[in-house]
Amino acid sequence: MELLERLVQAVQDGEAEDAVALAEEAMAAQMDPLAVVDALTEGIREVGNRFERMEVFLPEMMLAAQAMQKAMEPISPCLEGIKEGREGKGTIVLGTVEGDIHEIGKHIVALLLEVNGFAVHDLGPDVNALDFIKRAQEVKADIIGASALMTTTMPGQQEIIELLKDMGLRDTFHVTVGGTPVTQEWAEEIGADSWAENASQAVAILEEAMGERRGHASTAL
Ligand code: B12
Repeated sequence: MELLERLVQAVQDGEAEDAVALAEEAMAAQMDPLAVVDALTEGIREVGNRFERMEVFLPEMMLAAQAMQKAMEPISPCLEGIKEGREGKGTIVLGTVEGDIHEIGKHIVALLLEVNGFAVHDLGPDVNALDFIKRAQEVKADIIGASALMTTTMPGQQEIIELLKDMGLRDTFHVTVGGTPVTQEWAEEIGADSWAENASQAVAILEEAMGERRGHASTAL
């Protein structure tokens, strides 16, 4: 079995120690860290599908999640290695919405944004809509990023946008949304400014959005 396959398998089996060793091996072999993260993402989503089909249960899903988080430890510094010294892209307040404890994907989004020059304030999982806004005001953020991994918690993303409107702050922040069940259609329906399918896409979309924002700011002057 190829190294990458063995790594994905170790994560799916919840074998954290093996996963770390194989991730280290993959990084030593100079594999593309982004490609490795993509493969692991597919792998853990497959565990979710098995969970849905009741082929595995919560403890197995938890072990797989832990193994994925551990495997990210040797990979993260290599992602930082692709940093190209592009600082000051913008400030983002990022969190997973209230009632939702999933945060592996959000961590990856935070990491990739950081290495690409964004200042990231990660509020963690289970964040109340108002807390996203309060923190965004405190740190003078450009962007609010809300992750939701469950169909039942997606309305938390909408709540942030509705609250911003009620507070007269809708145009102050670019609101981006993501998470497995979140789609472009949902983003449009709730009036979000952007949506991204994965972390690399999030970087590209937010870089573009911040470029446009700055463009507007300078023409306004
Ligand atoms: C790992 C996992 C867990 C772990 C979470 C560990 C952790 N600390 O995060 C544990 C075991 C704790 C867990 C718990 C539960 N889980 Co769970 N879990 C998953 C699983 C298998 C993988 C999620 C993941 O980490 N993916 C890998 C990352 C890298 O991908 P990602 O999250 O999609 O993120 C990428 C993109 O979406 C995007 N992105 C993500 N966020 C954002 C944000 C922004 C702003 C942007 C732009 C982009 C973006 O970029 C990321 C990187 O590329 C999914 C299956 C699935 N298909 O998603 C189920 C899944 C999400 N869980 C599910 C369920 C039901 C639960 C539980 C309710 C189970 C239970 N009975 O207790 C609890 C939830 C409790 C709660 N209140 O939140 C269901 C949800 C079903 C639904 N209602 O929609 C799923 C879909 C499994 C299934 N098929 O049934 N879970």
